[in-house]
Amino acid sequence: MSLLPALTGSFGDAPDAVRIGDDALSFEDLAAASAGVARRIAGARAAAVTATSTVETVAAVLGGMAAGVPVVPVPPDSGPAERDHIIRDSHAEVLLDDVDLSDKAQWTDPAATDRPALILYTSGTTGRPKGVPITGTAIAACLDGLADAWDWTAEDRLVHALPLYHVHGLVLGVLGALRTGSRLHHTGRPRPDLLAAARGSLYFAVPTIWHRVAAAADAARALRSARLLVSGSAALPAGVFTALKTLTGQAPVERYGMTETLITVATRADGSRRPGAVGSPIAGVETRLVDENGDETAHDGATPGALEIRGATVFAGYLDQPEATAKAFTHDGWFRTGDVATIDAEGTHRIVGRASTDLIKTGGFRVGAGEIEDALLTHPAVHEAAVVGRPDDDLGQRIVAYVVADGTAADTLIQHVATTLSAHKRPREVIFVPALPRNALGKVQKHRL
Ligand code: MCA
Ligand code: AMP
Repeated sequence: MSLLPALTGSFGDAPDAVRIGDDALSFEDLAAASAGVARRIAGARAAAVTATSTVETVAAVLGGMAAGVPVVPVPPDSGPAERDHIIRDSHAEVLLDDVDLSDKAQWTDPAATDRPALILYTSGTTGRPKGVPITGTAIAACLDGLADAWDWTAEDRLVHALPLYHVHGLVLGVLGALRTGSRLHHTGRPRPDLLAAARGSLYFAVPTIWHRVAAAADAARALRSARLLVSGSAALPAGVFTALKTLTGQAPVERYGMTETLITVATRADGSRRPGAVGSPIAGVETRLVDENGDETAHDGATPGALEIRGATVFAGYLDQPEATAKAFTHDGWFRTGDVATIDAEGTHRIVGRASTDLIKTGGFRVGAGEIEDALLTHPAVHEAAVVGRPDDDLGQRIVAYVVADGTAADTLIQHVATTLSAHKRPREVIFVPALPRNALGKVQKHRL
């Protein structure tokens, strides 16, 4: 089957079938402009795209998919360290940041294959972000599983404002519309009033955006006409769940996933919606919980275990990183998510924690503590740094850096990280300390900070 049937006219068309900010295109025009990009980059090993929230970015991504060239979305605010790493590590041979939509060609429909369609970069606890190749087959399996879970069809009008360089905004938020045929309206900024005015039937957002919607009561009330409100990328706080239910007249559904596995677990549109519950595996995905010995734990809704995933949506391994890949999978082929979960007798999953405190989720972005510590240490005044995530009502976690330094100010170091890496990786707070607490082996004891 075709990967993106909306682009070949399978679901009809409209002049504003795909709207991003102030720009709108029909499926037909988007396909023709994307084919123009495909012609331009054909034969490249990989193509990097400066992934602003624009129709140009969408055309660049689709152009890569049509040309069979893996697309590497680069966060538009990446500083030099992050940008150079992504471009070099992915072997990108072209950088697309000036797509001309009037350069059109004949669209050829890409099939879902096992070759990488996208290479997304994601943080680990240490080192620099790793490339995650995502195949067309995995994308199709994920989107079909979600369409089934949410009754997601061409009748829907999808509204969101997520960045176009991660799974949530790009795979679900763009490719999902093009696979189901639903109309897409990306509001550019995630402002509650803009989201409400877009009058969608289906909304995707991270908990930070839902928190801001719930705080804007008029905007939230305007979502009463929507069919389904979906939250993901981080845990939705119970207070936000309840506020949304009261204001919008409907409880949101939560789903769970990772860059490496795409979305694997979701609450069904006709399933029961409870705060903290992320639902059950989508079609084609299996989950299990294991204890420290690797033995499966009980599905009693109370016993936590390390969550492992297997199935059609799971990636084959990190780009050029055999050691990291070997560590990420069990000997019998299950992906170790690093998340701790419970599963009840009905199969409902809850994410109850993470195995490592060095992976921080802030505003729905995954950030490795080690990456920020390394960036801080490139500042000449910094001698030592330790980064942690602290609970935050809006961001879920906020990045806090403990630093041993002389002759610098907190704002300087915050700006240093924001410009070497990207803005959402900047510490929100820097605390200067005379020394970091260390154990006898010299390892930093973050729990004592
Ligand atoms: C602020 N800014 C700065 C600085 N301070 N720029 C440079 N230096 C500084 N010191 C800029 C920012 O770039 C931004 O600019 C603006 O000020 C505000 O920044 P900030 O406060 O950080 O964020 P925000 O605008 O309040 O955004 C909150 C947000 C955002 C909208 C929730 O965090 C977001 O979009 N999160 C979504 C993350 C996501 O998509 N995750 C999915 C991962 P400007 O105004 O120009 O932008 S995929 C995933 O997790 C899996 C698969 C899953 O399950 O989905
Ligand atoms: P990323 O690779 O950026 O896609 O981040 C994946 C991580 O986000 C997962 O390992 C979880 O820790 C977290 N996550 C995603 N969705 C949820 C959710 N609904 N509830 C709790 N955590 C989530």
